[in-house]
Amino acid sequence: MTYENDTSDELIAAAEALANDLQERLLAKYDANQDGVISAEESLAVQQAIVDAKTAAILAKFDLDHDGNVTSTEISTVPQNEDAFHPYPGGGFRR
Ligand SMILES: [Ca+2]
Ligand SMILES: [Ca+2]
Repeated sequence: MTYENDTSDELIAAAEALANDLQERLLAKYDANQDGVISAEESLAVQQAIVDAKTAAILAKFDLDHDGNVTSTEISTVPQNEDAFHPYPGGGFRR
């Protein structure tokens, strides 16, 4: 498969637009002091949001009695698949 230069440029432009959009959304949500940079401290909130989303997805699937804990019994009761550990196809997270 070959790509004309124009098509390649368009793909790169589209990828950059996506990256810029993602960066703007991350900054809008996690740049708490609005200095245009997500600091190490602010990035902890990003990581916490990812962990929270994955934890919520796991609890939603496996915590059958909704007590906030997942027991081996609950795990063995729920049909196994990988979805709970990858709440968003392709990785990443959404707000
Ligand atoms: Ca900041
Ligand atoms: Ca439980």
